[in-house]
Amino acid sequence: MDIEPIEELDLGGSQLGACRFDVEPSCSVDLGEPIQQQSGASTGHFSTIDSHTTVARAPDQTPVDQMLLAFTGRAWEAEEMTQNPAAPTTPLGSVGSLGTAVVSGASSGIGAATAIALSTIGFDVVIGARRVERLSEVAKQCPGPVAVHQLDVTDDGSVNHFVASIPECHVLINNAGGALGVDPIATADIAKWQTMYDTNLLGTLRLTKGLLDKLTDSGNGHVVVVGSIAGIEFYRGGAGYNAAKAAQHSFCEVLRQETVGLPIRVSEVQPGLVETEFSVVRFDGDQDRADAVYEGLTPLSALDVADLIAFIVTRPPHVNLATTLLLPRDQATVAVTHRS
Ligand code: 8X3
Repeated sequence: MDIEPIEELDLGGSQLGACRFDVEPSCSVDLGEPIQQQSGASTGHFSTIDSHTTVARAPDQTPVDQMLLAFTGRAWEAEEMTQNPAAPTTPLGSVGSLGTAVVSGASSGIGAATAIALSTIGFDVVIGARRVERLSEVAKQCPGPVAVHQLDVTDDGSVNHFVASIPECHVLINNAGGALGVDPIATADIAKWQTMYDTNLLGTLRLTKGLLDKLTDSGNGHVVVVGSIAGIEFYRGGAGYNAAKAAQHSFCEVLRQETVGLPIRVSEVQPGLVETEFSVVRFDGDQDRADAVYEGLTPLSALDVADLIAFIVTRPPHVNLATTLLLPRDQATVAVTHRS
């Protein structure tokens, strides 16, 4: 059962509020095994490449790097660069790359927007989803190095293969997931519940467990989980999705406790109404029913959530935005909304 959102995104040139940067890729990336890589927005060209591919930094890019670091909250590094340009400046690798960010469910919606946002602000990105063709479209909108891998977070073998192909990981965005239906418990479809549990919760578990050592080894790991307001507010017809998102919430709370003392942050983002293909999928392709969810109000966009994630992962290493509820102005709770 396919519950990934199927939205087409056109984020070229980026509308990102806090992340609006047109920078050339300026980092080295070891891609581990043959994959598709895009080595720069300027070419828009894809090719299958060998391992250990390096994208060279242009020597004149330091001013851009400094601006980027300052802009993304890493001002302490920019200041250090100014005072002592020869000093090693970052625990995340060479300046110009903020490290490697892995994004699941990146073929559309919040995942795609987040991959593009993180690439825009200077991360090397590894993007995974089942639909590789759509991932390639997303990759074309990433200005920096990007590795594309097929990934089914419900499949142990797929996750193991994905994880094995990633040489290093500083940031993991657990985004894959979604909702299926609004059936009441009395008539609940067990298969839909199993799929929601498997994608949202177990997918997060598989990927996080698989990458935890690499996140620790990075010296500044960050696990971000795209949860939902549905994980903390429950509603009629929502039990299956509520349970899966509430489980993700507990996962984050426990992981934070179990990794305290390690160089790892755990952040959960809980969006309210975000207009993507989320509701179309939930309502099994019924566009009218999906449109009604957002009718009369201004919902969040995928880009709004991506913008928040970009902010969260660019705070200084000692700062952890642990749990963030992100709502449109027109929404106060799941049920309380203003519609014109
Ligand atoms: C989606 C939020 O309220 O539609 O994550 O369940 S809601």
